[in-house]
Amino acid sequence: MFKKIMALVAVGVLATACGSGGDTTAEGGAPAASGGGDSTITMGFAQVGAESGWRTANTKSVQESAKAAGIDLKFSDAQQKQENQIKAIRSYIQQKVDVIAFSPVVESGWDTVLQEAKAANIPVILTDRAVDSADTTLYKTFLGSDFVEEGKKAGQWLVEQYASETGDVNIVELQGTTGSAPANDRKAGFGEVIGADPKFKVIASQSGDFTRAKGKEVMDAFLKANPDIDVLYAHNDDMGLGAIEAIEGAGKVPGKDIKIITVDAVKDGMQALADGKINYIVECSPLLGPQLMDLAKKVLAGETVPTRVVTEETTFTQEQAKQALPSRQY
Ligand code: GYE
Repeated sequence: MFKKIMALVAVGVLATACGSGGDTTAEGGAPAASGGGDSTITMGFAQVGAESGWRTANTKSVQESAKAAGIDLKFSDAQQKQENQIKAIRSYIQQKVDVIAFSPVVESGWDTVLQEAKAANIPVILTDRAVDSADTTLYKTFLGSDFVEEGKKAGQWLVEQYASETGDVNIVELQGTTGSAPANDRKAGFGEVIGADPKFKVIASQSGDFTRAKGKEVMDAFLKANPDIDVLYAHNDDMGLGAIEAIEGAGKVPGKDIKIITVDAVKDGMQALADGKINYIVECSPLLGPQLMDLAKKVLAGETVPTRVVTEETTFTQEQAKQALPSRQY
């Protein structure tokens, strides 16, 4: 709808510029003013799922900001399955939405559907997670965090904490969803920093799919196989929280017997940090909605937008969590 009007406006502007008078007639002969629809932007948003506290906060942010921006939002939840996201995107193409936004569950395998959107002239905005498509003209911009940087921050804290340690530091890692950008990048950034000192040993590393239940299950197995775990690095709070249950179940004290670093800083994570069960959290902001709506409007108005928009984020120690908790939005 919005696109049709923009096209008519463009034709009108051109016509005026060419000195053909005030007759804003489009190619098909329809006058611009009677473009048929209203000027409401329709956005199709293909969400990953509802796997974590982060995701819930992200969904809320997108829905609320669409409403505030007067954007008509069509929302779908892919339950962490790429095939469902592809189906949702195809249905948005069929419905001729003005713009498609999505958070790709994994990095690979998007070229075909993105080419379909491009052929239909529907701009695509990536939010939160990246795709590995070589053709970057398949999307207009990518809004989200720098996950490699997050992994590095987690690693840097560890290096500082164990600066005076001379023996081995045994680390277990709970990775996010296999093949997802945050799992790949948080692992890479962390590995790069701790890799500089051979005393840091990642003795086990497995996916917990970003969920609490899987985090607990995998940590249970880690604990059974490895009697001597010093540190847990979990790619999100939810897996860390599941792991805490496993650690307590094994008769150990989380935050003391096993130091825990997580990523996200959602309320439940921050509470566990303030309670001393987690030792450090790297923040990853889910509040992408307002910037997403802003970018969508700009893209549809034909403005140039930066191809990458990085979210600003911080880190939290236990003391900082106590201070931040009362005003935490998510
Ligand atoms: O860290 C995790 C969620 O893509 C940044 O996805 C997001 C991640 C977030 O499930 O909790």
